[in-house]
Amino acid sequence: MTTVDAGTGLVALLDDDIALASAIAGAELPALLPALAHLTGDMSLVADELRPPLRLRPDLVEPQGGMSEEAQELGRRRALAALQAFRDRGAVPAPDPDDATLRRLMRFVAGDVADDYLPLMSHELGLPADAGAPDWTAAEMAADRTFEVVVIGAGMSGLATAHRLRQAGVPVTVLERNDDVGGVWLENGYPGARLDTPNFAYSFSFSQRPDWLHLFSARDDIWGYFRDVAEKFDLRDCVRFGHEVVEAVFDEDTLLWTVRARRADGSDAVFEADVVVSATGQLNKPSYPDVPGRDRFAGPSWHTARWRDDVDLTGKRVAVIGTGASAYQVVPSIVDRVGALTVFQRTPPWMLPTPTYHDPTPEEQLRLLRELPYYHRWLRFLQFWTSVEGRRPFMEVDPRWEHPISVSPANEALRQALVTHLRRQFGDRPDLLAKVMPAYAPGSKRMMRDNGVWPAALKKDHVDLVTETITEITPEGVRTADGVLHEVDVLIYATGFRASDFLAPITVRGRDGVDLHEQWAGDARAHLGVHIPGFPNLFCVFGPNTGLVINGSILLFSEIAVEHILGCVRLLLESDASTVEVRREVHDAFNEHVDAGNRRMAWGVATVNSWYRNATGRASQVWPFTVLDYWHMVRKPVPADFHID
Ligand code: N01
Repeated sequence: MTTVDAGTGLVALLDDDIALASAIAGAELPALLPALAHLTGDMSLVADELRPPLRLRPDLVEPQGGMSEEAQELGRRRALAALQAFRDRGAVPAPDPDDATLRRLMRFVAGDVADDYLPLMSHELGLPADAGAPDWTAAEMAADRTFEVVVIGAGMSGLATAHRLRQAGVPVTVLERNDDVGGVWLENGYPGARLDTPNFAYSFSFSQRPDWLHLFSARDDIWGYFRDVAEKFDLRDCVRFGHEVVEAVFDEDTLLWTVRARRADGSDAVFEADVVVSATGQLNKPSYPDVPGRDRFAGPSWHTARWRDDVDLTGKRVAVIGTGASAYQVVPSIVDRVGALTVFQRTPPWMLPTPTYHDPTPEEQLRLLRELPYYHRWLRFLQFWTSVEGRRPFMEVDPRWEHPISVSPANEALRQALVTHLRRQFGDRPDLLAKVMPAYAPGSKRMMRDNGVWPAALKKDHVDLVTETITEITPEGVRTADGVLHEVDVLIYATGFRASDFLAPITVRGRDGVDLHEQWAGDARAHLGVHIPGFPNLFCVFGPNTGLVINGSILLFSEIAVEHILGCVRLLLESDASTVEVRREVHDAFNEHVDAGNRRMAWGVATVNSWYRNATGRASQVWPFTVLDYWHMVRKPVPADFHID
């Protein structure tokens, strides 16, 4: 039988016909209907005539998955009747759905997808069980063996790694330079910081939260989620906070890694480990513009990821350099506080219309999400599914398509839609419209969520959008190529991150004392984003070429990489081997494959600046294939790809 607790909250909701009808009226039917079928066993709720078409559009899916008005009406009537009947039967949940029923429910949302997708889909649904959990323990594999793992970083990837290792009973120590968990969500405390992917899908499959307060959560809420995950799974006691890893060295005699961490007081702590997992993230090493005079600015200046709350911006003349995702959130949040704001733009981003970007989850929806079993899971599943391959098809290069800006007919259609949006937003300001219109294919760099606050901020009288190249920072402000000195009191760098500097500034030495950064020479590569030849038992989560920029969820990618790493640990334990190391030819072939894949995507052929590519021009951060490809290629290690000794 199901373990659903038809508790008092649900009973109270079912007894309140008005609240129930109002909750159903505002519910997302493509999620509510399978949730109710799941709860009540009434499969008429997922009949064909109610199936949402979920047509993909440039701005993603239509409201209610594109269901017609009639289908929505019918769906709401059936939902209400099913809930009332459920109540009248004593609110006894249906037995757990069997595999065939679960597939039918998933296909109600996902349509006639290939069977291949189904395991990935159940993994994300988290039902009937936590599919990513290891089905083995270290004690079963090698009871007498001591085996230690050191994880670098307690951000979302580090937490997922620690949780899965703990589930397998593998001793783990997480070394974290900050004083708390959360990684980028801890560090990016700038005003306005929030998600730009829908939140239900931006959560772990193994720790689903029913009541996100916003569709796109604000930073405190998402950071709070990761702190809750750490509490819920008792992970804090394996984290050493205030330990910044400075060096990791592989010893070929002991076949162990020695990891050196620096504490805040300058002293070092040394750890020995069989395996080191780098969960150091990509977008967390601030990048500052390479312009002369940065250290000469007389006033306070800082990077968005190092926000200073001690400086009151009220009435100040403030400069923001950059117009990426961070600037898009900071500028509208501070604009009404400052005396004057100068925004320096080098490359305008495309803006994706997202009118609900800041909207809170309505109260009656929160009640439904909290009280109605399975609804939040199916809403998460809906968000996952609509973004799983998401806008990716719009970014694929069509080699027959000849156009100075777009890369395919679909990409051109997207561009036209985005141009129309920009014209709508800036039509009353032709001077600004000319400045903010991108001249590169959508998808070549990150797109911004727009609900109107960015255009509104730029149009304010005390705001100036400067597109001249910055030539110098002076004590008084910022000088541009036209010779103008823009005098300001405060300078904010919204200039992004050194995304391609994986594992920097940690010194990492593998076999024969080879230095990882010398081997990479600024062009980081790894097999599946995880393994580097010559560096046995060093595994990366969210490593090279695993960044998702247009589809999917980076949390899912982290989970998959972690499951792969658990698979490698199992290989070591069950075969009583000491090291697993990728074969060089496997690594090289994978990288050729990935490079070829990236050359078929808008960002791979683009010449515009973006953090997707490294100094050599190679897209070393980005995954070019589908989420399903990643699932198939990464989730389970293929022993033949490795030297296991
Ligand atoms: O950084 P960016 P970000 N002179 O690299 C400009 C994630 N994120 O911190 O475009 C003038 O995108 C640079 O110009 P250009 C998300 O994945 C997520 O904003 O390179 N300008 C650009 O405008 C995002 O993509 C959220 O020509 C200079 C800006 O600085 C990623 O982090 C929120 C310059 C840097 O933009 C990075 O975003 C925030 C110079 N010398 C971030 N040098 C969410 O919502 C650089 N620039 C989840």
